[in-house]
Amino acid sequence: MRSGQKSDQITDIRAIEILDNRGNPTIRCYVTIDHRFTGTADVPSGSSTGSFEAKELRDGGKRYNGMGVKTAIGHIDNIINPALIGVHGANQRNIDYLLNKLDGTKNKSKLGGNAILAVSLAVAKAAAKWCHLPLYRYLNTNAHVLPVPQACLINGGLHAGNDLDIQEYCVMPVGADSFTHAVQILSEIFKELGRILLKTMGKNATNSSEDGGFAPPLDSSFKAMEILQQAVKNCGYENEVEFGLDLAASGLLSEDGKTYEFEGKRLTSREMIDYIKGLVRQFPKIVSIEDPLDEKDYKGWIAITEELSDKMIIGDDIFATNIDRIKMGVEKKIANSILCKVNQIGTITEATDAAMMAKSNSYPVVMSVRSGETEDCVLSDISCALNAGLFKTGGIRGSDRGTNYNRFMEIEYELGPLAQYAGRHYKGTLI
Ligand code: 2PG
Ligand code: MG
Repeated sequence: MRSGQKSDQITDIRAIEILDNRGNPTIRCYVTIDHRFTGTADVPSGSSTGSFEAKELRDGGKRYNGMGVKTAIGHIDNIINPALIGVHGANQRNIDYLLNKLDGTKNKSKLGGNAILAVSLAVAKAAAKWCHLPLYRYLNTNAHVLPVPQACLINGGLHAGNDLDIQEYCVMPVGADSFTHAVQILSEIFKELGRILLKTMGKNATNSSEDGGFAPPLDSSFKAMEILQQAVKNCGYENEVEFGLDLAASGLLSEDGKTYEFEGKRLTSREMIDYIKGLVRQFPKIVSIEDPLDEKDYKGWIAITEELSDKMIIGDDIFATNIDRIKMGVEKKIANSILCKVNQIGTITEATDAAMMAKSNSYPVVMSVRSGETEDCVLSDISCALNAGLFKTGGIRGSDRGTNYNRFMEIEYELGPLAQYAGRHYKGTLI
């Protein structure tokens, strides 16, 4: 305990039901330390969720179409609250250990991954306040890296009401001087993209996706990449920008569990790999490919990791921010980078351990939001605490996306000369 300060004991835990950007209920949790220092945190939620993720507890029934989170909140009030009141809050590993012990299941299905994460995040925020530190600094005294934003400017798949099968087409301003400059570049490209879509396809093409990217009425990934590349060129940023894709391919698997339904065809795993290779041949600035294949298609993953070894092959659903799954991936040579989503695993400590396991095996870490977010910017602080080189987020619109961009700019300002924008070194696992 710091001298002159009172105890860091948790004195109150409460939670309420709020709405995320999709209008679905989620949990907002308030944790108070020493009666005065309150941390507030909201829980994100995915739509293209993998089967290895922590269980998100939903009420079912008629209310909110079954999406309510009152049961999970009941677990916070009746199980977590009595167990954590009086416990020291400024020991995140112990808090997360106790939360896991209270739950007792492998995938947090008893209390709900959403209930557990709500408390894990809110305790960290309260403890940071108790220490009079910003959250990123409380979590890591060496936090200094501002990530390259991997911004989804065009969407398809489950995130958009169009016929594009690839879920995310992202722009990465690796040549920016700073995070703040990267945001400016992204904003200019985003506006230019909107103008191109309006001019070539009419105003319906400028509709928004769940991630704040555009959801144009296209059905070819080659066409989507062409338009995105054009927008970058028109803005004069060809040398500053690289591209990333998220195929979210578990969602493309057909009912037979073996083939993929892709752009009007039924493709084998091999054909999917060849298609992706053709796409990156045509657009060599695509440097990162997330979830190119289903989360259980290990053979395909091993092949694509080897055949496209000069690209980042990012494991999202297949790893689910789970340290054991990452170990398995390293052993089998599946993927060469990880996506890190705290709600996939359910506590800050486990997400940190997963990221460290990845980094120590030279797998770069891409921190990521979910498609369902609120105005909470906690993920920016966690990203800086992990010194992650990349941060995947959505388009440049909506406060649910803007909040993380804004928080990173604020952190960059706070860090001043200590801030290091990952830039072209985004893969560096030692930064
Ligand atoms: C993904 C994420 C975030 P969702 O697949 O990487 O973009 O989507 O949150 O819907 O799982
Ligand atoms: Mg993904």
